[in-house]
Amino acid sequence: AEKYPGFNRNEQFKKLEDSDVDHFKAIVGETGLIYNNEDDLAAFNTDWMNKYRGQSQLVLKPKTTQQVADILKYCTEQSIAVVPQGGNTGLVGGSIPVFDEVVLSLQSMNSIRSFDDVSGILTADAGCILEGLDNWLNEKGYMMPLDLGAKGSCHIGGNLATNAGGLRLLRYGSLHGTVLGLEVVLPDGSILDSMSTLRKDNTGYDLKQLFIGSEGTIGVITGVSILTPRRPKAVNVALLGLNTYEDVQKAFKQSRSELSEILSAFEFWDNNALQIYKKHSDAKPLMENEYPFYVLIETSGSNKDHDDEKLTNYLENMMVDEVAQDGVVAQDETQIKNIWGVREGFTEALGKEAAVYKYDVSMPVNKINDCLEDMRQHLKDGGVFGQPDSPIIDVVGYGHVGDGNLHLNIAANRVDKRVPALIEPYLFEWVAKQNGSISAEHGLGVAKNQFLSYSKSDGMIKMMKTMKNLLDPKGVLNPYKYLPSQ
Ligand code: FAD
Ligand code: S2G
Ligand code: ZN
Repeated sequence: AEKYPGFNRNEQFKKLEDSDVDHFKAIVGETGLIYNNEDDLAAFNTDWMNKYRGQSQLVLKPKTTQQVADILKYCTEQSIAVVPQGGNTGLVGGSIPVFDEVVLSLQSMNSIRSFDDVSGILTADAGCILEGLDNWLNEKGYMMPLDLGAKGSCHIGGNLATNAGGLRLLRYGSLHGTVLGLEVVLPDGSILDSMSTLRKDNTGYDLKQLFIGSEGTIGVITGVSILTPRRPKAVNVALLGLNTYEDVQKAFKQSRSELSEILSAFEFWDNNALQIYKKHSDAKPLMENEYPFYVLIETSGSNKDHDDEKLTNYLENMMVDEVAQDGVVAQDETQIKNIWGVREGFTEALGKEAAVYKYDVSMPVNKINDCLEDMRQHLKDGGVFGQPDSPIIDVVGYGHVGDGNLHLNIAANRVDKRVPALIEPYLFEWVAKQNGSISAEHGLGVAKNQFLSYSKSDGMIKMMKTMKNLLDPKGVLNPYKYLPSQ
């Protein structure tokens, strides 16, 4: 893992002293912290991709909101830098220290607080694991309104802090819509209790929205109130093989009109992504032949016969109109898992290559494949792709095409300094020209913050800095990240 390039430690931040550790111990207790134990600290100092490495000497694991408040109050008073950490599955280096910041882990705040099974409103601690909440709700006939490949580790608090999108946004919308309230501890230790369970409340500024997607830079989210949908009785998953990206767009457009309200996910990947997946997986092929593009379509409804009829008609039309060259409909839970397993398996497969350069961009749907093709050509022109000794293995595309969200990943057989220099800022300029976003759902962290101006105006960045300075005047919360330094 590389150290953080181009950062200098802000010497206004206090280096930990034993008296500080004693103070924290008095707040969280002996078992509530990890101090000076390299082995136990390692997991908190390394990100999921093993790309970045921090040097924190202290991890705090508060159990209550008040403990979080006491910690932050002290950190601000003492100018001790602190990084909030959830499941540590973030992909932009936002969840681990850049230097020796204290890690404030929410893992010990993982209780469900209440559930109203008439309205489906759940209140829970921020440290609850997403999959754990979904399983708990499943018993009650409900589900979480978001799903992502990291569900087994990510926290709902981290999901909120990154405004995670994921596989179901197309159907259930973003967290900005499903979240009814938040409990947030501010850097000065005050607790903002906005844990409303009301669907309608137009009384004053909607403050919770500020913290959704703030990546731990203006407050630590300790609780959430969220609207959860009924778990559908009937779920279908189909896979299409297609020849062109134009056909992918036709399939998407047609799915919106023919499947309409039962459409719950529309994901795509190209054959380049499939080849990397096949290289690192022993899963059996899902189709007899291979195609340049694939689309995963999921429907979720309350009446299986109705949904089956709609999906069958849609698939027949896709074949008759030659939009799709082949199609399979999962016949049982295992086949559903197999199809989703491919889509959710790309991240892990790519992580097994010697190096991977990950980009999460959004743009008009009709530009997604142009972006991939243009990047392939650009890297060939740059002399790093397309030759037997090239470092680049391939440029692969997959993602939430229904949200205009492309995960463009460049797999390499070795680290080669020429590659990032060719990609950045070239890709960000390309995306900006399409009025797209340089980070659709993964956030900014340390990986994208210096490029924020490709997606936000100087005026907006200035306003963000004003808010950051208002709420965290000493800048102790998740420093070096999110906003551009210069
Ligand atoms: P962490 O990684 O611990 O932290 C993320 C950021 O939030 C950091 O800046 C951290 O400081 C801050 N933070 C964490 N908890 C809190 C809190 N309680 N209060 C304030 N700040 C906090 N992301 C998507 O959007 N869509 C996807 O489809 C998706 N798929 C993924 C698949 C895989 C296999 C992996 C590894 C990651 C994927 N991600 C995806 C990225 C990541 O899972 C999300 O960003 C997720 O929301 C991070 O949650 P976390 O609890 O792991 O947060
Ligand atoms: C996805 C996961 C991270 C990546 O699979 O939807 O958000 O880019 C991504 O591999
Ligand atoms: Zn994604």
